[in-house]
Amino acid sequence: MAVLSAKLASAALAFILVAASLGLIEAREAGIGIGIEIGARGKPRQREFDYFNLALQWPGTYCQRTRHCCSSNACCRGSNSPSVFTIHGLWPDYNDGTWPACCTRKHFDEKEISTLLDPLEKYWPSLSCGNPSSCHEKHGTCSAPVTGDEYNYFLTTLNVYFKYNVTKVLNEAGYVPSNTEKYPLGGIVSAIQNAFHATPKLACRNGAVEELHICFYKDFKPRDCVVGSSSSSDVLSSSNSCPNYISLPAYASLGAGNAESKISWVPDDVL
Ligand code: U2P
Repeated sequence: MAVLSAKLASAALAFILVAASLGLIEAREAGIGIGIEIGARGKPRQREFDYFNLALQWPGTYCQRTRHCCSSNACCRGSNSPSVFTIHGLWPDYNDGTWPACCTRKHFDEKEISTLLDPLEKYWPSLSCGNPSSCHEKHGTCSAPVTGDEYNYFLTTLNVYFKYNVTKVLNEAGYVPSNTEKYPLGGIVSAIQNAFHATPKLACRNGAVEELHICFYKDFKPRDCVVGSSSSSDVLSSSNSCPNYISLPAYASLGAGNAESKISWVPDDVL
């Protein structure tokens, strides 16, 4: 496959930006300027990804930002709201820190994953009422060279999530949900390193863990998430806005019974 010359690459870039402005793809997430190739019909195509990033969300932190409830927002399930790390996505990523997105025109079809809906609702729920991404199967289509069709993408993601159980690893190391404790970032990173022999990446909000990423080679053997360096000080400083001591907040019930609550229930079609 011929990689585009500089001139054609800028034309391809213009195509992507126009497409993005039309809402066809998300420009920031389309691997702009890297590895754009020409497909069989002369259309720009994103090159194959380098590794997988299993992005997990911590509902105890994420749900603190909830302002609207709708039927799909798992933050609003009261005592049934998730109390473990949940799946944000299995992202195909490039080693340079960018990622492809929406690699084919294939649309998400819920029927193809009907047998997986129960575990997906529980472990891969939406934690907001926002609109989904401008293309469906944003990550699944780009993972397809490894994970195959839609069903296999979701099944593979669930299997990897269950096999590498971050919540269990942290609980067993004494890092349990708490609204008073703060834990050393280095201790949390070490617990994951010891369990999976790979370095995770964390992102925090106001000192609380919001996301935890674990990364895999294409054969799903764990690898470091940090790109380009493996020194532990880099790991900690690249832990996006996490201070040295971080919290893992317990989920606080939203809405009903909370006089201070500014959370409103809104019909799904309004959002
Ligand atoms: O980080 C903001 C959003 O960018 C997308 N993202 C980020 C990092 C990465 O490696 N891959 C990736 O896709 C995610 O978009 P989403 O899947 O949520 O639409 C992430 O939320």
